[in-house]
Parts: sequence; structure tokens; C-alpha cells
Amino acid sequence: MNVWKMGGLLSVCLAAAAWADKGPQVVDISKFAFTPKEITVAPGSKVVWINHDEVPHTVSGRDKSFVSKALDTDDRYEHVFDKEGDYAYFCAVHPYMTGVVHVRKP
Ligand SMILES: [Cu+2]
Repeated sequence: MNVWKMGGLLSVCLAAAAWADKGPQVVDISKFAFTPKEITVAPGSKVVWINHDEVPHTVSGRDKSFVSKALDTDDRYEHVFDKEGDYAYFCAVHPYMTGVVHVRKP
């Protein structure tokens, strides 16, 4: 294998590592909304929701693959998404609050 090829492979590996090492993706729950409303993460990524409102909210997956308890102020809920797909969720207390987690290979 020549040096150029190795360099190319190395940068691909580094790019993949950088993606995986981004740490948990945070969704803020504030003013009765999920922000950002849509996020895209790589398989195996952890997503953390934090409730900044003074009222309880939940994070409830439409397919029920992830469902939080009622989150009080400053409570957080985390879930690791292993499989690719589009995961729509809502707040069970306020069903008009919706969001989506897209899980895609980088
Ligand atoms: Cu809510």
C-alpha cells in the first residue's frame, strides 16, 4: 500500500472517530418545545434531553422504544440509539410537542 492510500484511509478513520466522539447530543426542552426539533446522530449515539421548563414534560417515542418518566425542572433523560431509523417522539403531557431523532451511519 502506498503512502497516499494510507493517508486517505487514516483521514477516513479520523473523520469517523471525530463523528463518534462528539459526545452526547443534547436536546433542550424549553418553552414547551424540543430544541433542536430534529437531530441526526450516528448509530450508538447517546441523546440527552434536559427539561428547562417549570412544568413536567416527557420524551415518549412513538414506537415506544424509548419512554421517559415525567421530567421535572432540570431533570434529564438519556437514550442510546443503536439502530438506524427515524425516531419520532412527543411529550405525553403536551402531545403537540414533537421531535425526531434521525439515526444514520456517517
Ligand atoms: Cu410537555
